[in-house]
Amino acid sequence: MKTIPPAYADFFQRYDAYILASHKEPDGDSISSTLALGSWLNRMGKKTILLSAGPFKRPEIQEYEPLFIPNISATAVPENTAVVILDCSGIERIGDAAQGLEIFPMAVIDHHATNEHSGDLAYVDGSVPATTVLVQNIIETFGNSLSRDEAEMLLFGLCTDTGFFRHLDERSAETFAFASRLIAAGANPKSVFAHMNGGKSWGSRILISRILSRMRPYYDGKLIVSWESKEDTDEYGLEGRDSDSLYQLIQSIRGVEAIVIVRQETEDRCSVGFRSLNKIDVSIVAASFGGGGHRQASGLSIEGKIEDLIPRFIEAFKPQFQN
Ligand SMILES: [Mn+2]
Repeated sequence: MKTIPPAYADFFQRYDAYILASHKEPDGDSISSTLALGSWLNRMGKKTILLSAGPFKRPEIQEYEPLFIPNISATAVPENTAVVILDCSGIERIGDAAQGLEIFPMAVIDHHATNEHSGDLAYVDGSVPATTVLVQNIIETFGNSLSRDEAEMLLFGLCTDTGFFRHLDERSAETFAFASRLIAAGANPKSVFAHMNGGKSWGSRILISRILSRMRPYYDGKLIVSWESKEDTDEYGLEGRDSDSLYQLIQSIRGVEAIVIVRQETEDRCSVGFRSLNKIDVSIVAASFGGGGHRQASGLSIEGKIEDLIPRFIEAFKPQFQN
């Protein structure tokens, strides 16, 4: 794991207030990294302003929405303020929350391998599974001990991005050491699991069954492709989506190495999720269409219709399945 940039020691002391923001369409990692970092800064006597463009469509993060404002236009920002962008490449990924932020000194904390942000205040490490690990490292290095609430938030984010540790392999001892310290600080894995996995709607289960029924295998069943229509989304809503459960079910099929789910978001635009179990690097495929992410989980927003896009994605996997 990379060391914290030396400039951070000064950065977290020098300002009176910090604006914390993460990517639009927040998830457990982006929200919990932001909340834990904010809580630590508050303990250090700093003011914080938490921004998120939303939408808070995942059920497990909905309760945190009231803690965030959409942008700084309606709030008084103190004189001596800096910005921290978490869990994404920079200001361009935070949607409408970016408005007015370009004038502030800015640090970036992220674990996406495709993040090319550089400079004194870029703490970017693609080798850790969640941004929470980097935030934990900052708090433990510069701060006091973790509060119980911070520890539980950080565990929640770590578990979100690792699928409750399912996506980790034998190189993960350091991650488990970080997790161990969270438990020692009072985080409860059982309640984090219930928080992450309970509370699903009836419709979300029906929608999963519909997407499963449309699966098609390619490359001898190593690649599975399915889709969600705009009508599905109209019927069940964005909050009906539960990608994690969907991928988990598809990954359990014998022989599967990669998964593509295409969703028609508007008449002429799709979002695409790519997952890999092991050898296949889906970030290469996503990047070839302008997307980004990790080797095992990547995403993309692209113009087009489901039926035209699917053959192009299948083709893009060819070099990896022929090796
Ligand atoms: Mn993340």
